[in-house]
Amino acid sequence: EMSAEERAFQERIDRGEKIEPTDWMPEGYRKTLIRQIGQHAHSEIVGQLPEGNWITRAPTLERKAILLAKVQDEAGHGLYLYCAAETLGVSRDELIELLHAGKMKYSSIFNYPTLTWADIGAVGWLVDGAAIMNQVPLQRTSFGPYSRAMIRICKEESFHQRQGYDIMMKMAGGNEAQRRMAQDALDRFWYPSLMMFGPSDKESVHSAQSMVWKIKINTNDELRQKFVDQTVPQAQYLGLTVPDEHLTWNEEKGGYDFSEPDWSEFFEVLKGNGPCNRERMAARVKAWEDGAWVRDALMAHADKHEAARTA
Ligand code: FAQ
Repeated sequence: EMSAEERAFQERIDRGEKIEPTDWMPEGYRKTLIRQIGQHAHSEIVGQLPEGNWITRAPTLERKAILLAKVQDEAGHGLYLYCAAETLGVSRDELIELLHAGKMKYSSIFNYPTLTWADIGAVGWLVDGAAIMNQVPLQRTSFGPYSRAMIRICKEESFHQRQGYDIMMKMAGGNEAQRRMAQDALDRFWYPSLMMFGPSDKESVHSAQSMVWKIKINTNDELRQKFVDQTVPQAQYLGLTVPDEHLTWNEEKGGYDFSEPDWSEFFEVLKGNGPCNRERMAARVKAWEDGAWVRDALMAHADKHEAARTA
């Protein structure tokens, strides 16, 4: 049964109003947003690792500068998102502590390794492509700070997707070895990219309530379908083969029929058993610990200035 407050809140959502941090909100709404925005922020930060791996080995100075800028953008996205989560009454330190304790998730995709330069192309093309497909509708999400963060993030994300596709065009149009690397990257990143949208609608525990609250605008399966429909022609243009023998155009639904990813693999990755989970968490924890002196110094500096100001 809804209380009068909850009913009034739902009516605001239904009218398309944005909810702001100081407005009344149900505890479940606040918790769901902290979980989703926090997980999203962690993904941006952990997501720097697979690409950071190639900054020192990018094939040209120009590619290196572009990749460096992209990875730096991801750090910025993480920071906007932590700020949006902080407006809900949780601190960035708390969120990071929960991540490091294994009590908060980040996107499954970042537990896969980037083995070749073509993988950097595939990450930009497919992973950023999937991210945009998910984030464009989130620009209309009901929580104001999240929605505004998404608007800015999406602008940068489209540049990321294009730089990835540009790498793929070079590789796919290159010599035989390069073409094989491009195909191999597509083969390895296809299903993990489909998993980014989350479990199938019947397994998605949060979707129904999140859609009533307009935290989510589409279901996981809707966005996965849109992603496949958008990406298959892009693969064809590259002359590459999507690794799915059941992929067929379905005239009636106006979209492709495709094979589901291996969901048992997805749930294993979520449990911490993906190819790189341990390595990713170890890298984050080490970076956090190595940076402790910087945080301490900044706090000491701020305290000193505060003392001087109030003296
Ligand atoms: N990985 O009930 P649902 C990027 C969890 S893009 C890990 O369907 P929900 C850009 C889910 O948390 C990537 N866990 O959940 C970039 C829940 O577990 P919980 C980040 C997943 O929330 C590119 C359980 O499964 N984007 O970083 C995943 O309604 C390149 C049940 O699932 C976002 O986070 C997964 N893939 O829907 C950066 C977008 N899927 O929490 C660097 C915002 C599901 O109860 C380089 N998030 N789970 O323990 C969302 O739209 C939603 O949270 C979904 C999941 C759609 C991801």
